[in-house]
Amino acid sequence: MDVQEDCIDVHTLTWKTHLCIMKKRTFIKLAGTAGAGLLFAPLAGCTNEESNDSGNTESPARPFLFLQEPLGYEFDALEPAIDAMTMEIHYSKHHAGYVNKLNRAMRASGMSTDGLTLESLLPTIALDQTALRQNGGGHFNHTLYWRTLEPGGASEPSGDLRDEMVETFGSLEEFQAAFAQAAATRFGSGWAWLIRNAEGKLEVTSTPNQDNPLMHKIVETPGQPLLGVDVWEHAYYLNYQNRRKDYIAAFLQHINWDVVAANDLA
Ligand code: MN3
Repeated sequence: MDVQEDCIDVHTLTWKTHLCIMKKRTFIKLAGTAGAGLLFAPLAGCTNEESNDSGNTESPARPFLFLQEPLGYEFDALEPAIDAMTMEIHYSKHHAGYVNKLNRAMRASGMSTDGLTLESLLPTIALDQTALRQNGGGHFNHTLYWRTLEPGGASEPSGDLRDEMVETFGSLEEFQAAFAQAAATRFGSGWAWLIRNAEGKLEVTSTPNQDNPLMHKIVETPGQPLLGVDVWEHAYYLNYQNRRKDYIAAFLQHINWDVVAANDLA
């Protein structure tokens, strides 16, 4: 199989295509090419394969499972803002763990996965659906985080998004201050967000744990997430220890605003 023919650039994808459905063998092959700057998932025409995140070869696999897309850059690409070991553990252990547990939760739920995407799943999750809530959120949140980080530094928002940010927050600097404040003051573990809220306005919010603004039945301020920063200690503690504010400032210097703008259209 020619991997190149089945790949498209990750940054061209919308959340509609976020549920990565592909053969497990293909995924492993793709994951191995992540450092070369490729790619992502062939979404149509995939058939069942031997996917089994539990490693138990005896349990039958569902035809479709959520998969973790390749990172798209090297673990050390964000040095010194985010160190390579943090990136590797965060992507390979923490995020991968959410994906595996989400797949287990999906199997346990008996829900149909036919046509399901994370975007369509998250708004349906109720307060008491703990496994789906934690791991569906964990998968979505981290995928957004990897996609919007920009090795080599920040590009500024441009066009309509820039104009609207200035109109909403007063200036780009005031947006950064509001976002950093939300991230710094999120008690314990969680995320700070730039969202488009239910009224269609830009807004800075934060959520605890792995909750996501698409979880309409759960979060205080639902909306479409455009940008999110992970303020769990696992995202920064090796390099920054208790200096969460320094990590947030570094994060804000490594944003791909074209991806943020594309998230707005998803
Ligand atoms: Mn994390």
